[in-house]
Amino acid sequence: MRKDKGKRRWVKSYLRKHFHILGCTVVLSFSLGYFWSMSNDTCQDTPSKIIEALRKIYSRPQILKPLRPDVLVMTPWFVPIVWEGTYNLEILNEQFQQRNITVGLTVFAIKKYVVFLKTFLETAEMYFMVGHKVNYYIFTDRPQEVPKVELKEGRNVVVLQVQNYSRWQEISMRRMEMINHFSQKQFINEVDYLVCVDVDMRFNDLVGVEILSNLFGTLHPGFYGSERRSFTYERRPASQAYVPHDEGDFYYAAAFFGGTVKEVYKLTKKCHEAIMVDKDNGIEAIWQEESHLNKYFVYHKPTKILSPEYLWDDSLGRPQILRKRRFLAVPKDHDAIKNK
Ligand code: 5GW
Ligand code: MN
Repeated sequence: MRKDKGKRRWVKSYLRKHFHILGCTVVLSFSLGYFWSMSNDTCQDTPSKIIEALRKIYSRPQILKPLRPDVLVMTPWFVPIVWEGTYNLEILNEQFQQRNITVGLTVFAIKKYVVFLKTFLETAEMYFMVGHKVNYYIFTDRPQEVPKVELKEGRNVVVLQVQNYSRWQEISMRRMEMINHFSQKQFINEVDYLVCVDVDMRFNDLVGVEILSNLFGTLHPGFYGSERRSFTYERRPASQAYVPHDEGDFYYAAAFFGGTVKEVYKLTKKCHEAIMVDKDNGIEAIWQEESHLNKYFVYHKPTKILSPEYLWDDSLGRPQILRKRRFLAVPKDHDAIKNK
């Protein structure tokens, strides 16, 4: 009896003293298992005994392995970065269909840029928000040159006549003001989300509800792999778009951003106001509205980020990391199109 008790007490005190060693061993074994499972591309290479053991411990063993181990799929502030293979479109489509949402796609076709509309709209009909309601908002100074494109049910073209500006920088920057103006006046009554894009583009693969969130930005195809020090943020403190060298997460593209009408209203208001302050001060940000957008995203973090699958230019090559090229730049003959 006494002997037994003594033994038990010894075991207890041993456990108490060496609890950390046991703990460490357990943590270490799981970490090794984790890294091993990461290092294999498919589960088939992992011995079935380990798989069995993991199944017993975790009800969802797939959480041990990121869906895309080759890319960053989450930001430091825990919002998703959308790549092929990181979402289930079937489930998302069902959720958004139940909410019966309408998506507004804004695009500017000022002066010669109307030539891009046909391909833009035709490919959007094939790939953009398939199965959902869509309003195409076309801002143009040439309404009679907007092509007639056959649209599927639940999809409309809305032409918004706007003035043109003589400087191309102004055409590009004034998009913030115009989107802001129409968000309050019209979009808020007609759509749930806005997607704001360049027109010199074509859809080449599905772009669906997986992109939707309160506020989303897209990684610029030229900088998704770059370090912060290489980002081309505005670096002159005199500009409202100034971002200090030790701030910023990503370099975002002005050619693809969006969110709820309310969030896009707030973003475009802030960017437009900053552009006007710069104008009064006789300064223009290095990449116009893109610099202001990037400044905004430093201090208002997006709730979702799109990978460069959503904004690609084949002149940058075809890296393996891109499983899909969903939205592609259409090469333009600068002399023929610009400033005409
Ligand atoms: C014209 C000359 C130089 C730069 C821009 C323009 C221009 C732009 C124009 O004459 N008309 C026009 O509607 N835009 C809008 O601004 C288009 O929606 C265009 O996609 C967007 C951004 O300009 P891009 O596409 O020429 O800029 P990059 O950086 O894609 O070459
Ligand atoms: Mn463009």
